[in-house]
Amino acid sequence: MSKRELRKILIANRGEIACRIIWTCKELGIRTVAVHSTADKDALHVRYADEAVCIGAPPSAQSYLNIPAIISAAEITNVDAIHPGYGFLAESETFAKVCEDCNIKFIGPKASVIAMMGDKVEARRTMKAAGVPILPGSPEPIESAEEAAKLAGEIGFPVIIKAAAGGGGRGMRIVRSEEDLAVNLETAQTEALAAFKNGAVYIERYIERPRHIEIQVLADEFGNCIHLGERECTIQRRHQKLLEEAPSPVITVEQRERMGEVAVKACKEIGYSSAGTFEFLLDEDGSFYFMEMNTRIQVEHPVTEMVTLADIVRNQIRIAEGEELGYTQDDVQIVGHAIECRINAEDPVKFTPSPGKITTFNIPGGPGVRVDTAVYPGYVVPPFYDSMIAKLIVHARTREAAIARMRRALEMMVVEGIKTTIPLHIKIMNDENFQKGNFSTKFMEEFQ
Ligand code: MV4
Repeated sequence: MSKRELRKILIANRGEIACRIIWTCKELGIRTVAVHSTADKDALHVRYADEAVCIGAPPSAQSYLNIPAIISAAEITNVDAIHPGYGFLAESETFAKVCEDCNIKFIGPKASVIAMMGDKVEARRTMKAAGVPILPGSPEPIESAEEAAKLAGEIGFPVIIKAAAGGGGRGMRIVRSEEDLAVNLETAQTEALAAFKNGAVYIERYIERPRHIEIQVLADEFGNCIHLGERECTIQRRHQKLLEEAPSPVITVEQRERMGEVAVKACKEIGYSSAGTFEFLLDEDGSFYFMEMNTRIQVEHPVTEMVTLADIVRNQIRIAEGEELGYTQDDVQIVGHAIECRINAEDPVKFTPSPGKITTFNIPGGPGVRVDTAVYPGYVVPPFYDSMIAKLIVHARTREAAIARMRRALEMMVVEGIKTTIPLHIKIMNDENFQKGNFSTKFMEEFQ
């Protein structure tokens, strides 16, 4: 018997991740409450949940970001906990705090840890103190052009200016010489203030052709922590991930152990609990550096689930119930290779949104194929939210077999009525550099 059994959970999210969370709740015998905007009254998560509450108008600010409306729904339906999913309020310190104050368990780490990782300067300082390698850069926000010039002189050009309250690539400036520094600092501070209501920025050495590798961790409230290996997330466009894989085609067993060890040690030192992700930049010489920590479940978690057989949502729920992690690092084994393609309602060439009615929706099946989606034939993709309509995930014994499986699954996935990124993914599967595992974050810029 667990310390605080969660009998009923509200999912403060929509789309595929809301459905994904409900899958696990059903398997655990936990009742679910969906919340939805008026635009989502016919959404699948609403039908899957045991109960549903309308929380506001279509714009996210009035519904999925509306804390009073969500808390009211939680009170009315008498839930024990809230799962925030990803995006929306998943990394809101305020929301995590309000949940605690209302005696509703927030399924995630402590509010103070969310806040610490939300401040990228503080996250860098904390990680450095915990023995995680970070790039040479500023220990405090940069105030003046003189300060920036002095630091850049020490680090060497190129450098990158990032917003302390940023993340995910928004408001970054690459600076290649001293004469460009002052103006870029000014612009970065102005943009940061406009975008995040916080003008603080910091400087790091810029890595020209890195890979984006992240480590999945699970930590309980008793200081037990394990990692589930890495995900290769290098292939992105405009800071949006296109596809992810596990394991990375370039990470060795020793490197995985080293990155995992570092992440686990850091989690223990900061009192991390729940599922979390350490994002690293991997340099061409094999060195890796901390970039950010994500304190939520991530879009690409299924590739890790496929190669480890772990259910990450189940772990989040058990940890939130005050249970101890049921296994140790030795119990974790990476088996085979998994790839996830994000299917977006987008023009695959122009990358512009393509909302509208999906007339045909045929999903592939067969061995080693998983589809995470909230779409059904006749569904109308609303224009208000993220354009991802499905995640196609495959698992096979080798990377080569996984690519072949993904190619046939993409060809057998039929979506009509809107444009999707399926044709783009087929092209990537057929690309020689992708097949060789030979790519950096510049892959899409140099593609086709
Ligand atoms: C960097 C970098 C090179 N050097 N930092 C982009 C997302 C945000 N989390 C940080 N990002 C980067 N930070 C240093 N010091 C290159 C990027 C970057 C990137 C990183 C991962 C995946 C795709 C990317 C695309 C462009 C730039």
